Amino acid sequence: MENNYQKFEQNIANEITIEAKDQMPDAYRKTLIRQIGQHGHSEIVGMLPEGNWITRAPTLKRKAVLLAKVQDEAGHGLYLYSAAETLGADRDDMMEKLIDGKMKYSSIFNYPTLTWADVAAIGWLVDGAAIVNQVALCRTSYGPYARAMVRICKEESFHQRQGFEAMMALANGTPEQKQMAQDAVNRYWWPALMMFGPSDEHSPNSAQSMAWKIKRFSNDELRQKFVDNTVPQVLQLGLEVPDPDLKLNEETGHYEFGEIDWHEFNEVIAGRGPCNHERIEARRKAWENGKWVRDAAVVYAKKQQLEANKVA
Ligand code: FAQ
Repeated sequence: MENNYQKFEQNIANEITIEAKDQMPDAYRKTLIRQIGQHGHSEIVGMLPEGNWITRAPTLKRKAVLLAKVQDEAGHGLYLYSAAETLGADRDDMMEKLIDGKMKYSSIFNYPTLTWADVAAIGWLVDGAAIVNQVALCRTSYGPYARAMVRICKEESFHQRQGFEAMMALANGTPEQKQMAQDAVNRYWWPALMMFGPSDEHSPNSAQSMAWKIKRFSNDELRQKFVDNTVPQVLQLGLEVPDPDLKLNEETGHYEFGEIDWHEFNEVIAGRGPCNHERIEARRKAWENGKWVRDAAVVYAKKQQLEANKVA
């Protein structure tokens, strides 16, 4: 067994992806199932805040685009659940753990979408933050996860641009629309920064995940990249970043920003955010209502298998 792990270590060192059938340490497998499973849950729960606006989108075009975006997120969830299954995870078990609060999903989806501008802000800021994190994951050491990320990133960058365009329409609209855009930035800016996780010194999983090359950059490095990318976009929209401490450091070329409210972050990931209860209840209901479909699919698959055996 030791030799097999030596091969694993060599592959990691030589930038050769680990594949489903390769030997891997149990802790590596568990870390991946945790991260990929939570990532999949984020995509699925992430459909809820935007889905809330499909019937209320301001135009038919906006409705069609939003519908397609929300469907894309469902697809991302399914690729990720499939990637977790290659590691031996069971999809039903992951779903039940989500509903029972034993598996997490991204903190960002526990905030409400109060206005149409919040939907634009999610497309622009939340998908924007997701891309920064996920571009790095295209080079993650586990092959099926890395490959799923390539396609997901292409779709997320389209989402980010449509969010920016929707935001631009509001920012260039009436004074009321511009104010609605600013309110959405005020409410979503800090939660978007929290998506990158705790600061490096308070991130228990980072050191090992970086050593295994699951994570290529630390939480703080990615957060900084997002701030540097996004502040110029806020300014281009004629809006303000809700951070009095934000300033460009001329020497480093990076934006320095204020302290994140870690108490709020910890409350949200502990299940005490504004919409945690509502999100989990929506997933529970969908899971229970979908039981007959899952049962029918199993019966159908068994029948197909019997027929295939008869032919063989
Ligand atoms: N929310 O030691 P670390 C999207 C947890 S996709 C909730 O730093 P790690 C697309 C963490 O799990 C968004 N929990 O952990 C979309 C751990 O708890 P555990 C999702 C968080 O794993 C757009 C504990 O805190 N993206 O949005 C959060 O090394 C629009 C300690 O943290 C991904 O999941 C958080 N923000 O680093 C969909 C990307 N941060 O498990 C619809 C993949 C940390 O020990 C609409 N994931 N925690 O109990 C990752 O890159 C990593 O898992 C991090 C966290 C960076 C999120």
